[in-house]
Amino acid sequence: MSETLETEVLAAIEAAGDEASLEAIRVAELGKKGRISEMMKGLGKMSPEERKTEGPRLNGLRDRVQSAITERREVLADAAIAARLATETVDVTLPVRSSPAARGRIHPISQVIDEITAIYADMGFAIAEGPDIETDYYNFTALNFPEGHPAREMHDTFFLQPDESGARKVLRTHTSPVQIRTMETQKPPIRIIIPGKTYRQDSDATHSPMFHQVEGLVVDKSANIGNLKWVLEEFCKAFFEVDSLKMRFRPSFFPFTEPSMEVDIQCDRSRPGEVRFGEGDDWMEILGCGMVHPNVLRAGGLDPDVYQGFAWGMGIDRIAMLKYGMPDLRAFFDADIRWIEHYGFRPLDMPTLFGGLSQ
Ligand code: 2NM
Repeated sequence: MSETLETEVLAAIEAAGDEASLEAIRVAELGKKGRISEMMKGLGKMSPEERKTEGPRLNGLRDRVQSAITERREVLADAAIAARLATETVDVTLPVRSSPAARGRIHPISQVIDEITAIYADMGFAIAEGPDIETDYYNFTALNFPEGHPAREMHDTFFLQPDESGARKVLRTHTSPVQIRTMETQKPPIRIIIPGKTYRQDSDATHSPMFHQVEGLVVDKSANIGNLKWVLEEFCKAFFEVDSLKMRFRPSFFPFTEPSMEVDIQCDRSRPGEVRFGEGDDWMEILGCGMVHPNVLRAGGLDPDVYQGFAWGMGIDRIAMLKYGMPDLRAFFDADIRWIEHYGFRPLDMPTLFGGLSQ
């Protein structure tokens, strides 16, 4: 019986026109439930004499079928390659398409975030991140915004639908929730900056409902306003690429800092359509800062009688426009290929302090 089986299987192998049908034959004969495999399972039920003749016969059958399949597979693979070589051609005279690294552009906001992180990293700061969707607690309560305080409304918060318990999550209105999360999980000294997306219901020529901020936080036993001034001065000189620059600290109010200050930097607006920093006698507000409020340290799990901290925050979008002379904020988010080709940065020209921030 197995002679006719063998002739039949070998003929089928020879007739297989492609690798898929050959594989189907292999599975049907030699696979776990294959015909030949099943026959071999029958050996166990045979008498010793029967097994003596049937065993070698079946082994031989299996080996011959297996090697016929291997041989046929090689023939089919060679034929498949030959067929591709005969039909496929490459026109080597066509121009080379430039690589993504050559064509792609870094968005000016990403570039400015890279510049800012390079400057602070050089001063020893780590970068911290957190979720864009926040709880009311992290966005407001822990930051010393009392319940029902008008500052909550002033932030024009985007609220999500309330959950089963009635709690409404928010799109973070600043990156400060990350400072609380960091204080909760890290022991001082803390030196972090937090670049990221923030959201407020505000949309016109100079406001986008999604915008970018970078905030900084230092917590230690003796962190003080002198340290804060030094950090901000060094940052501004490095970022605007000037050797000296006057700064002005004005008293202000934020719920999360006490005292709080707004910071102006020296600039020259006498040339039409251009602002220069570090010269002239005009001022431009670019920062808010202050000493971290004791309630905020406490919310972060730190004892305000042991630790003190300073923090600051700055909008990224506007200073990116100022630094690179981009007149319209809305172009940032238009996804216009001509705009990004003009204002974008080359991916391999990464900003570094030694190689230059903006080249
Ligand atoms: C600002 C201005 C002043 C600030 C405070 C904190 C925290 F959480 F540590 F208390 N983070 N960021 C801060 C202080 C932010 O933005 C204009």
